Amino acid sequence: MEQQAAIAENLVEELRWRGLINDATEGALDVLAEQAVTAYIGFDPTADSLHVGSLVPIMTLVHLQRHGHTPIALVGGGTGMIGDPSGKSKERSLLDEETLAHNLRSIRAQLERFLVFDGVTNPAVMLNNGDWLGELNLIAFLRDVGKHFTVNYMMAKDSVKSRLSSEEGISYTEFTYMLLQAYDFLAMYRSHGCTFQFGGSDQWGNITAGTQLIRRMDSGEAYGVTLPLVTTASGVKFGKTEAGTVWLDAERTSPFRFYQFWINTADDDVLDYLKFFTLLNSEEIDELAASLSEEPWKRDAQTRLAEEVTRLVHGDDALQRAQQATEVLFGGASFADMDADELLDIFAEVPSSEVTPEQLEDGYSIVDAFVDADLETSKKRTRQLIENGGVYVNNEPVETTDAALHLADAIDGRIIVLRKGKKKYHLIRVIE
Ligand code: 485
Repeated sequence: MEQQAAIAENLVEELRWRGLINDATEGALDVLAEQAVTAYIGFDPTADSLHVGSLVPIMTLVHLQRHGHTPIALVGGGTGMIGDPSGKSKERSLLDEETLAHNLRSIRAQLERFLVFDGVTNPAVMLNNGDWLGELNLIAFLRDVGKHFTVNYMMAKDSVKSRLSSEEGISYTEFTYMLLQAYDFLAMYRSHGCTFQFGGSDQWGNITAGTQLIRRMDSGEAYGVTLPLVTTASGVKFGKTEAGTVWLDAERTSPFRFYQFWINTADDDVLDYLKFFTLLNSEEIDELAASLSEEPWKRDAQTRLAEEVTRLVHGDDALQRAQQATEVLFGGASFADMDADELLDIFAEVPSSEVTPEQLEDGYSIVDAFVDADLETSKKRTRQLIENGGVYVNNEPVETTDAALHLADAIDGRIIVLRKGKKKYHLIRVIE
């Protein structure tokens, strides 16, 4: 990750200013402000991609590293086989080994892109708890680890308590989860001198189980910090659109959709999100705040947010394509080097209809096409519109009223895009 100028004096100041601290165990923030530590965050491979909600913990690892601490990204090859009950009202269904292995590989690859693993004094570390949890011997675990936790203590944790009072109940499997996460913290305390664990606010119980185990077994001091839950001013769940979850995987959520998700951030949320999800400093964000209050229609803050996060997650080239795609959709830009798949993605939400190649063979009159597509109510009105320069095929103006669509107009032989005026679109799919 590129180092940017003018970062806050120390990590605690930076995290505080960004609103990234929800809670911390006693003494945690003093230690963090004063010494270089090793800190970890765990990610379970419950899906084969992380999503925008995972960006808060990811950025926390990034901030840790930028401030000279050593970040450990832990993937849960072991815990993923059990399933964390934290924040879940229902028992999880177990994932099979093949799915887990696939998810683990994908998530690992995603996390790797955000951290620096060599060429610095504090390289990041990637670990998989399957490596040690898989080796555990049940009898030894129950004697050495289990003895340090009363069932009373475990039942008092929110993750368990909430399930005890519900009909769903909790399996012995999930009940044990916190001990595995506690053991991870101990294992990395011993192997890597790891004294900090960060996580979302749902992880408080698991994190403090770890600090307790380290105290009991090694008389060691370890700390936990939780991160806030990202909310939206309107109350809708953060990270979802009508099309579903916004994933970090470009195959699941295209960089264009990803970019649009951030562009659509509400004015009330955008300054918080700039702090959470970008590395922009306070002066840069202050400038965007000024623009937001003086010229909100320009959407400078949203544009900058979308640029920064898309670049961070998908890289420069993908950002450029997303910006080009945005110009095609909202600026009427030329399709020039867009292929059919990209165009289908850009125009996924516009009304569409289908034609066969045969229908295009002798030419499909544009006037007819406009009426068929409900873009105009009559042929006459369409002709007038053509004369006024308001009819476009593939974002190119149609010059004559007797023009027709041919197979050659179909991008990659698959789609033709009609446009009325500035931005009313209709998609024609050519189907065999
Ligand atoms: O030693 C550990 C082993 C596994 C985990 C943490 C430490 C994963 C953790 N139990 C978990 O379930 N985390 C969630 C996940 O993986 O999806 C989310 C949390 C969220 C945030 C994020 O992981 O719900 O609050 O911590 C990183």
